[in-house]
Amino acid sequence: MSDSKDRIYQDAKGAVGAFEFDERVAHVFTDMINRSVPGYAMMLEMIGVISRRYAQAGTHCYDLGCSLGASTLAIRSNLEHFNASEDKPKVIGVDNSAAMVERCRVNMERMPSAIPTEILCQDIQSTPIENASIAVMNFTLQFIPLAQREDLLHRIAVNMKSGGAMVLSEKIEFAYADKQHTLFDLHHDFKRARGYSDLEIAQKRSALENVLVPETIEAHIERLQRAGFSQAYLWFQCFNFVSFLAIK
Ligand code: GEK
Repeated sequence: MSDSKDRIYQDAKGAVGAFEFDERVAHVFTDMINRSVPGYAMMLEMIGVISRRYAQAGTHCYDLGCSLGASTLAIRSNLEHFNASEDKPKVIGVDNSAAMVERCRVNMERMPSAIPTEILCQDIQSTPIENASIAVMNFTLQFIPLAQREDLLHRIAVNMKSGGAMVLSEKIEFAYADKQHTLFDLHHDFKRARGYSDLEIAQKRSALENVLVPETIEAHIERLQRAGFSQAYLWFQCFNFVSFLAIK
C-alpha cells in the first residue's frame, strides 16, 4: 500500500474545492485515513474477526467503497478456513474511484489468496447485491446522498442470507450541541496529535462540507432496523467515529 504522506491541504488555498477521491487522494490515502479516523486499524482487525464468524460457504462477501482494499483484505485473510472447500465464499470489492480501484487491484495481487476475489469499478448504488453473507461499508455510506441511503441498505438486507452480517462504520453527528462540540473538538485534537496543522484541518473540513454528510447514532440504528436487519448494534465508538454490526 502507498506509504506517501498526506500533504494535500498543507498550503493555504484561496478557495477549497469539494473533496474528491482522485489520483492525489488515492496516492496518500493510507496515511490520510490512519491520521484522520481514530480506531481505523482496530476497526479493520474487527472486520476480520466479524467476517470469520459470519461468512458462509458459497456466498458473496462485499466490501462497498473498498478504496485501496484494506477492509477487503481484512475480510479475505479471515476466510482461509474455506481454502480447501469446494464452495469458497467470493470477496467482491467495489469503488467508483478509478484511481482507488487501480491501486486496490495491485494490492490484492500482491497478497495471493485461494479465495476468489473481484474488484469492481462502479457506483455501489448500481452494484447487484446477491447471495451475501458479509457486507462491509467502512466509511462509505456517509458519501451517499441522504435520500438514497435507505434504499441501498434495504437492497443489502433483502439480498443477504439469514445469519449474515453487515459492518457499517461512519463519522457521526450528535443531536445535542454540547456533545457535538466536545467530541468534534477531540477529533481535531486527535488529528493535531497525528501531525495535521490547524490549516490542514480547517481546509479538509471545508472540502468535506456537503460531501460527507454525517447522521446520528439513532438515525443509523433505526434505518438498519427498517432496512430489514433483525439486530443492529453499536459495537465501536471513538469521539465522533462509530461502527455498527447488523445481523440479518
Ligand atoms: C477502508 N472502506 O479503507 N460508489 C462506490 N464507491 C464510492 C461511492 C459510490 N457511490 N461513494 C464513495 N465511494 C475503506 C475506506 S473511504 C472513506 C472508504 C473515507 C468510495 C470512495 O471512492 C472512497 O474510496 C470510499 O468510498 C470511502 O476501509 O475516505 O472516509
